Amino acid sequence: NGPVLALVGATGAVGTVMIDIINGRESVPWGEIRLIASARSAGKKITVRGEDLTVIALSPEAFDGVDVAMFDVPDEVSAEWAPIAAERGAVAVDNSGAFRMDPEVPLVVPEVNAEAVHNRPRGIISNPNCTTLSMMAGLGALHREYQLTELVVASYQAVSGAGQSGVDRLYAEIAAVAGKAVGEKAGDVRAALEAAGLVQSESPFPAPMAFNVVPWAGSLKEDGWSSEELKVRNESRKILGIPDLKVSATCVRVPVVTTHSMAVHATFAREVTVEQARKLLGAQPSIVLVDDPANGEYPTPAEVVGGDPTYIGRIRQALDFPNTLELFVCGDNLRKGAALNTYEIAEVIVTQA
Ligand code: 11C
Repeated sequence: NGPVLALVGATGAVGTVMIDIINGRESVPWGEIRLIASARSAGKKITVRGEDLTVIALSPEAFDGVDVAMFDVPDEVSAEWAPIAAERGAVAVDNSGAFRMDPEVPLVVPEVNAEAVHNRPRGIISNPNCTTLSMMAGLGALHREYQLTELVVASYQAVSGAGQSGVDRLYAEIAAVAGKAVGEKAGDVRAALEAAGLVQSESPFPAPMAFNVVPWAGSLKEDGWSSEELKVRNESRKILGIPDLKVSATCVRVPVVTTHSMAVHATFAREVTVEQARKLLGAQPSIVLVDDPANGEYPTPAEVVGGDPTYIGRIRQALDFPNTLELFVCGDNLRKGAALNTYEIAEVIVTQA
């Protein structure tokens, strides 16, 4: 009794956060929760809501009787298996990039476009990229009132966005450089890493991450854009329902373990004051306003990590741009940025059917 929820990629970094989220809920609408992973992880036991569940191997039969299947697996695995889950009768909620821009697949942030879950001709719903997602609750609320016309974003992205190997690499690099002044130039991180035997070509990042910032995330696309920057543009347009929204993004990786931050420059068709924006954003259930610079209060990843809401601060009227606000946004990239939003979509499917 109650619908059946499957979690594909149950043993991965985001899958583990999904299980934490399910375990932390006061109540859940599910009659059965099924954990699915690669054959390598099958047989593993994980406690979900007080019950020891055995992880089963990914197969077409694993989706029999499933109502909603959340996928947190690489793009190519989703591309192959989400349609199989849908054929077997499940709604697939996919956190990969495989289907996000498919016109027959809704891209959903429940605070912004929950109703889109009901229009899913392929039986698949996509969860946005964590960088885009972290801004959407705030920009969606502002857009409803003031009509967003232009968006310029610089991201400060955590290494966990690149998976566990990104986190392991940052810790290894910090251990190698901590407390050392290596080389002739202060901050010569490369020399310290080389001395510790940490080879750049073995890193998931294109440059040292310790004591550094790297203006790159994702893969190379046309004209020097990164895939991450194009995702911010295309996905923001689709979620907000503004196909001609002017967007320009620069995505940067910083030595933060978890929580993406964004400096957002947002222009609106209607006049908006800082006070109006503060009031509106502060009233959203999934947003925490931290905006009192006189008392040193603004969001930083150190406070935000592990939390569900989006944190917004540093709201200013741009001095030289009319109807334009500057905002600083922080969101835990593994929670709202990935697992939480995917789970929220799954709940919307069965509770608002
Ligand atoms: C990063 N945002 O921080 C990426 C990770 O499209 O789901 C997520 C990639 C995606 O590297």
